[in-house]
Amino acid sequence: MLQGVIFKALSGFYYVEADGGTLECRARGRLRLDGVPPLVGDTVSVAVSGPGKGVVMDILPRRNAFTRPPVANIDQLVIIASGALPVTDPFLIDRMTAAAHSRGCRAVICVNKCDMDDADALFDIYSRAGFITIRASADTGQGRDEIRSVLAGRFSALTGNSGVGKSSILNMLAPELGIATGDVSRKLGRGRHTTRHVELYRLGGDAIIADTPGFSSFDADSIGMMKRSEIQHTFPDFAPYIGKCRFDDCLHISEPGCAVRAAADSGAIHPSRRAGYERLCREAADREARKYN
Ligand SMILES: Nc1nc2c(ncn2[C@@H]2O[C@H](COP(=O)(O)OP(=O)(O)O)[C@@H](O)[C@H]2O)c(=O)[nH]1
Ligand SMILES: [Mg+2]
Ligand SMILES: [Zn+2]
Repeated sequence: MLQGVIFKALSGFYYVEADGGTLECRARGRLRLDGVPPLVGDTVSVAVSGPGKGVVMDILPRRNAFTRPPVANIDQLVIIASGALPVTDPFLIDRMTAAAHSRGCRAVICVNKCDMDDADALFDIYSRAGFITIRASADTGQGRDEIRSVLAGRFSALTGNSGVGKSSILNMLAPELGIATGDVSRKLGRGRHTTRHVELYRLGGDAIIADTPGFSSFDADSIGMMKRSEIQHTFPDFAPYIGKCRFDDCLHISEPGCAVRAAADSGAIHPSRRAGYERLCREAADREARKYN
């Protein structure tokens, strides 16, 4: 039995780096039956079944796992956004940063396509909320050094809707990768799904990064099983005010004496972030209502 890391998942095959080579593997049936399919980033044990072939037998304990993008054990989620087509809805970013923070994972925002639109609104929301927010252009190379330093020494996954330029950013960092990129349909206002699988790339500076397929804004993952009362803790910009409300169990929606809402009223919390928080809470309330009915 060998141990290795899954660096690519494609059409039911898992490509595992082990013992200085690559094994093309299927997953043992039980892993699928248990509903825990292996993910890119997983450390796994593999039974070699032939030259260059194997079977993934077990998944070693994970630090974290995401369904969208489907990766495990990452240090940070790098959310690629854009003020040009396809324009990123800030709620999508709120959802993804919350998903990252709920799993103890850092979230970084990279506003791409600044050669077309410098996306001041997005930049303002997320830099003010305390996120590392980088302006970039895969076309002109803007932001290259800043992105490199954020990636250095870490295992990251790129995410963001299709066509924002995830694969293009990777090509900007390492042109020798030559990753296929897609065009953005003017008619639909969104990108095509050019990247159809998850794959890890090694960059200089000890950076490992996963390129992932995008998604359309409509089917972005829900933040899973997070309870309504937990969502507030995934908003770092709320942290200075939490615990200062009149009620200990304040959800910062409509309770009197709420320090978070007072901060939002004063402008210390951006209105877009407050709206994103309230929407996530409504979704969680709907989920909780469905569960008990
Ligand atoms: N003008 C401009 N176009 C870009 C930039 N980054 C990506 N694109 C274009 O956007 C389209 C989608 O890029 P792609 O990397 O495939 O997006 P992905 O789906 O997120 O991987 C392609 O036509 C790229 O050439 C950028 O910074 N500026
Ligand atoms: Mg892509
Ligand atoms: Zn409150």
